[in-house]
Amino acid sequence: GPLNETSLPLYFGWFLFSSVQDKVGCTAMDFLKTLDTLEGFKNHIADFTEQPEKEVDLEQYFETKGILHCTTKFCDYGKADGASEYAKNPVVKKCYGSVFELSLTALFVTPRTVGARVCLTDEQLKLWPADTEKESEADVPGSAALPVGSRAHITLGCAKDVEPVQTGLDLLQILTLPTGEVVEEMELGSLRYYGEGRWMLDLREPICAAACFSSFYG
Ligand code: 2AM
Repeated sequence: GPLNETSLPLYFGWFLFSSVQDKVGCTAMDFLKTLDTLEGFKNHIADFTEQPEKEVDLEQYFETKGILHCTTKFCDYGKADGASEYAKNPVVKKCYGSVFELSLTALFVTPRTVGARVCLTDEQLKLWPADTEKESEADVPGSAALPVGSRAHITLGCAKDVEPVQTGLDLLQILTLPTGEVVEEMELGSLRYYGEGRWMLDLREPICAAACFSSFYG
């Protein structure tokens, strides 16, 4: 019937439970609050501002972007390559509406975005389009050589005029670089610098985030 032919969503993904959104949002805010006070960060402040004599308030610098989620497939209402194939995949249909536990293993910050890296289980990888990292090669050289699922992330905020699609690209870029030097041992974990304003905090204790696999129409 006509309902079956209705448009595809903007994207499929795992949507964090609201209590978990609060927890993750607070952890991210605490991280940003601490990061911009560290000497190690201030030494590289020019990456974030053209007026390096000024301080940067990272909490103000980034704007939040709606419900916290980890996109699996961006469908663009059917206009994206592979959108209808993804929606028809039996695993996608079977898992639709199911609850998963995502493991957040790192937080990362660049002059464009702030996000959380998601480490997918084998079961979760079945919902991850296998060509994601290969298709990212044009934007981020080296992506195709990374393990499948490397792009999995949650956008926590974007700088002014930056679209959330940038967060996954920023993560991939960090992952293609040699491991950065540890600049600070923070309570949450080791903070590494990757040059050009790119920071990654490997969490000592991954954050376990309950999330529902579903889709967003907007
Ligand atoms: P995000 O997954 O990094 O947050 C709506 O714009 C959602 O789809 C956002 O969550 C966004 O980024 C994601 N998105 C937008 N364009 C995309 C693209 N070309 N590829 C993958 N994800 C995209």
